[in-house]
Amino acid sequence: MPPGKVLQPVLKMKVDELFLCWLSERSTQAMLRDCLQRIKAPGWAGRGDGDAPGPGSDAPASASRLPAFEGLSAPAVTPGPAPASSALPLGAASSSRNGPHVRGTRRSTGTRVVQTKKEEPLPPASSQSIPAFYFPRGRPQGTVHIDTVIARIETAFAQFPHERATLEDMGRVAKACGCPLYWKGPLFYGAGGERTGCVSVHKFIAMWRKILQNCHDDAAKFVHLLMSPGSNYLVQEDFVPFLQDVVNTHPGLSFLKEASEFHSRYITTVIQRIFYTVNRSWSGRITCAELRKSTFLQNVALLEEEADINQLTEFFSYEHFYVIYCKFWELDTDHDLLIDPDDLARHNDHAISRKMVDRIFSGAVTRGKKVQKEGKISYADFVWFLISEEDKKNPTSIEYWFRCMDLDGDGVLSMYELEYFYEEQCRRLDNMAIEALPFQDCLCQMLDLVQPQQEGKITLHDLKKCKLANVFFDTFFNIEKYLDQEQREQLSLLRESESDGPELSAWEKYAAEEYDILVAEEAAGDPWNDGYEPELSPVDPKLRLQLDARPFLEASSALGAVDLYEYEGEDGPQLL
Ligand SMILES: [Ca+2]
Ligand SMILES: [Ca+2]
Repeated sequence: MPPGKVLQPVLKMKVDELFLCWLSERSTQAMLRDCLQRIKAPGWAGRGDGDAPGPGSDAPASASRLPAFEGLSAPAVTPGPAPASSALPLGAASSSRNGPHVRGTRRSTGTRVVQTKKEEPLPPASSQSIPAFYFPRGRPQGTVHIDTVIARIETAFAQFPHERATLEDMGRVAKACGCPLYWKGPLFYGAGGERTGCVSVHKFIAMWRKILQNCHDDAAKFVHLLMSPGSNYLVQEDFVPFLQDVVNTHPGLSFLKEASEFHSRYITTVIQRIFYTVNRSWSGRITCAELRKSTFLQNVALLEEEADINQLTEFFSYEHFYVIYCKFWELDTDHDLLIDPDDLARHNDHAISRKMVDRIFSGAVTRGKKVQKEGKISYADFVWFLISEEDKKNPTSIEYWFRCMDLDGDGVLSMYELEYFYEEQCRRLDNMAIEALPFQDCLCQMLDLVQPQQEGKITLHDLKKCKLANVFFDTFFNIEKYLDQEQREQLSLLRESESDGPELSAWEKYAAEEYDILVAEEAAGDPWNDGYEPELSPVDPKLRLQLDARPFLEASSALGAVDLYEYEGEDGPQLL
């Protein structure tokens, strides 16, 4: 397929939009402001930080400017000292500019690592050890010698027959490596374990030594373990073996063990949630920098500590999966795992306008080729839709709906685009014998709410800033939520939006409520439950209900069918 065909509208507009999106991120702005201030400040070139070159330094001004860009994913484009060669995207923390001997792994983006090739006296522990290259979550800090780690790994392997570890043994190896337990799958597959079913001590140590030498933080290591050779990012299928191991071994999913046909559904859901949250660039490729900025690895580490997987609401919750899947199942009446615009329109009792449903199928926010070919979206697409629909405040959701509303793809919502969507809302209100606000009045309200920087043009940045993006979006395409909002005062909406902090997100609230409803429906003998008597088992009745539900009995395909997006221009094998 020729480039530019899949994503609508045209590529340039997308690029502009992504640029705007990047530009509107708070961290970007903070960085730019910081740069500007330092440029303005007298004598800015020498200013700055503990690691600054000494008075005798003749480091060029550009070098001291470089560190401000740490955290961006493309350090290679900046001028300055030649990067040490490394295939790994060490975009942030442990700057690849520093050469192999100095591995500062401080994470703070404010840390300015200035070139150190002048052999200035450094604190001890530069070349012989690697400061804090793992133990990301509060283990004793300090330097760990590679050989010490290798010795620990050798000891672990000595317990296994012929010093070969199977996947079951990898938990102990992961611990010897100092990694969270659920890195065991990636460690096993990263060392080529899937080919022979086991990993020899030599092979493993060669692999891990290389990683220790090249990857200086958890994000880099994790990407290196999962990625396919030659790339430096993660695509969706890279997560499958890791998640399959979680499904097979996490105590909170043990009830799923026998129901292998649902493994792929759960895995699909988790992968979509990972990309939804972590892949902020919408590229379909998770880089080290994106992984590092996210909370994903903390969640992976929590898998070890939290036996109740439903507590991990960001990615792994089974209950969340259950809700999404059941919602899809209701719409997908013929159960071919695809839905068309008519199916989606039935979501939530036709709450979403037809114009918006059609936009979702336009390719603005989906990537599956089915959308283009057959006018259908997959379960993976539905995961994105449902989370965006129920939580219109998270950044991906705002981008999702912004893309849908930006009909001409010019990166702003103009008045004619708002009117296009509002027209249908008016018509529907009319049908319900409710008097709709004239467009001009509605527009005034919305402009008042969003307060765009430029008159008459609403940008992604404006919406992200305004804190009531949900009200804005629902006004234009969700009749039910719009009416619901109308009944509440704006003040109370604001109060809600301000008390966000540690509170549950709109998505988490929705998922919890819906889960309870679904369970109650099951318990009340929903027609779904006909004729199937599950074996009584020691599992929590709730869990039994989960297995009991019809979607889970009728799902046909097994593991191979993990439903993943295809990305244009991707070289690797494409699933489904
Ligand atoms: Ca269908
Ligand atoms: Ca536009």
